[in-house]
Amino acid sequence: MEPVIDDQRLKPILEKVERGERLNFADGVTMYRSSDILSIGYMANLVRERMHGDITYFNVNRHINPTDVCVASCRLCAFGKRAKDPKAYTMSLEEVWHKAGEGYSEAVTEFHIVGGLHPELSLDWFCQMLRGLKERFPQVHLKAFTMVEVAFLAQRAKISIRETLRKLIDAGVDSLPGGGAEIFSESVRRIICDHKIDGSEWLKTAQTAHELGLKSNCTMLYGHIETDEDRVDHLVKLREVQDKTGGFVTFIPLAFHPDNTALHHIPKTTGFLDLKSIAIARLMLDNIPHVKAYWIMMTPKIAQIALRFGADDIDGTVVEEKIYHDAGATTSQGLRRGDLLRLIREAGRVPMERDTLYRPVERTETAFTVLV
Ligand code: V47
Repeated sequence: MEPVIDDQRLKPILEKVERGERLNFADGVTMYRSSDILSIGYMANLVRERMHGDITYFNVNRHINPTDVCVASCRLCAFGKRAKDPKAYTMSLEEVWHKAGEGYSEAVTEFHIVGGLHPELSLDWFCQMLRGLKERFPQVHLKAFTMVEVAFLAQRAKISIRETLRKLIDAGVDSLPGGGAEIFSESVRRIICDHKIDGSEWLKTAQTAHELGLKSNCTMLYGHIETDEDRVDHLVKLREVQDKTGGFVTFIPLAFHPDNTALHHIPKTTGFLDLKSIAIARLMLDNIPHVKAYWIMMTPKIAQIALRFGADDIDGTVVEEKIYHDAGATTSQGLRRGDLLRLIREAGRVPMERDTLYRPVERTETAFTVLV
């Protein structure tokens, strides 16, 4: 049955999607300018079901943020603090290792580790941290350090990014998370995160990681001062790197949370933009296998609906989240495995627990096995 398309500008895009043809920059902008969210969602769902059927992935993970001390002072961020700020914290190695084992009742398969750009913590300190985690939790995948942190550690150690990544891999890094990409437009970056590496350095660091055999995720921060063109340009740039490396596993659109940031005057994103961002990402990023509806950022309610708008992943149990909660997120800090199963099943999808690299996980009460 032919879908009813309200916005006739979407007709040629639908024809391309039905033929499995790549969408171009103008198609992306047309979709962002359209209010016909049901047609955009229909197309994204078509692609999502072509790629994954009803399967919806989740994982049992724990976030660890070893420090919030950060030299960058990005306007978009409520998490980073100056070293002398009385509210700033930096964990000792023992505290990181203790935190890793704390607060969950089910065996986690992934530690997601990111933090501020600390002026004094060295690459060696982080390598020691990784080695200690691997020693204590050998079965847990370490998804650690954004491209921004990798580039900062390289600069501090006065060695290349490639060499830094080699050392991190040797110490136990298994993959990299997708944060810090923000939006690649330089004029926007200058306002929201002017002390961070620029967009081309982020992409180059990702490419180097992929060349060394590491998989990574990628993100886009939207809902601040970027234009529709900036958003589509960001997606196209990720797609170009992916054509070369195939190293991106999952794309996660991240809605800007303004509270407690220097950009607190910007209104929060709407459910409409959140769903459109998931759907347009699914449609534009034809070479990235997974699109994640990060429930912490979208709320479990919108993330659940996103499972019918292009997303095939709802992220994980998380346990303790700081970056979004410092910026005013009202979601809980963690969900239990059973909560994720319910959200997915009620959306009419089939839940599949995965490890970080999307291998199925089977578990008993206290242990898990990754099926390879
Ligand atoms: O790097 C910071 C963004 C990212 C704010 O790879 C903000 O699986 C909104 O990258 N409002 C961290 N966003 C989160 C992240 C992530 C989350 C879940 C899964 C994965 C993955 C990655 O959040 C930061 C930055 O881009 N961010 N401050 C803010 N006020």
